[in-house]
Amino acid sequence: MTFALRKPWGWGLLALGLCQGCGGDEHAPIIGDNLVRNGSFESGLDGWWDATNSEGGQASASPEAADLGAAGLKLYKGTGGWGTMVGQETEGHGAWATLQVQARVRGAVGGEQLTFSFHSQGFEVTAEDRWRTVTRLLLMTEASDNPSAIIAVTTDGATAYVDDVSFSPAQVAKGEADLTPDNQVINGSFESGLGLWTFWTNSFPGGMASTSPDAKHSGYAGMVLARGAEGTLTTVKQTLTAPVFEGEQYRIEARVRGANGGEAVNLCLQINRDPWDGPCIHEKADREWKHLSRTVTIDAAMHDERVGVLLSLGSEGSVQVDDVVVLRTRSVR
Ligand SMILES: [Ca+2]
Repeated sequence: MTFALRKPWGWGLLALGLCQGCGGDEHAPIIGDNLVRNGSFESGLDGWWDATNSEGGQASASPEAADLGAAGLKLYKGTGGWGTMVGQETEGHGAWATLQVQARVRGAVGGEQLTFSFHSQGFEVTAEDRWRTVTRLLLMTEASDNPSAIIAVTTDGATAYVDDVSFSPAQVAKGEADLTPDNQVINGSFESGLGLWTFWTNSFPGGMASTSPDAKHSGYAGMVLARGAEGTLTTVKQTLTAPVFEGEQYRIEARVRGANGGEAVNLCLQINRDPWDGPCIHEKADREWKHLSRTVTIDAAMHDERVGVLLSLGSEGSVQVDDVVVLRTRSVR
């Protein structure tokens, strides 16, 4: 990986010390220096800009928002508009850099929606009425010289508290999917969390996706996909960068393991629009790792379409997924 940085990120020595050819790359993310200044808000909002487009919205540093120390960030969103936010510009990063976002978060009553974002990548968090630690990995799809770290509350009339914020570069392991030449799936081994994967479910409560070391087949982490008793599907999907053409062949692969066995897993190449059709592997998971693999041919209906690789769970329960691979095994152009 090459980083085009204005300044070193502080883990150069660690990066140099990473094993090369030492057989296996299963280390936990190595977290570098915090890119934001005054992430504990002990110096008020020094270093942060603030903005709101809601009536009465306000960002402030306040003792009531402190989890540790004398102050924390208090974000109040008034009525209307998108939200109330603070942000700060940080030093740059290269393409495909992984970033760890960590913060302590609490809502005044619970249920408040917050977003954390960094150079167009981000995630949402629902606050509880007690302090919780939020830790996520983001995967940067492009380099930036002056990215912004932004924290926002987006629930009308809501107050949320944030303390001890860090946005830090993370050196992550490489799993089998990352080491498979010409794999069209990025972060297919889930080493950068759910970075680049889009989550969707109609199963509430219980539909969720996350990553965990317990779910790894290779590398350090894998994905946990769960569906509740209600609804039909929980899915994660990633759009491939290149469209597909009639007559091309692709091999789609994933490693899957069920919590109980018998869970209904689907691995598909799917057109990126209605009717969302495409070839799939439909398989029942075992308690042991199963290697799903199928070579599919692109038909006329999918010709010159953008497609996504989709993993879905169609029954109640939970499965672990790792090492998603899509390889073009026959070209027609
Ligand atoms: Ca993995």
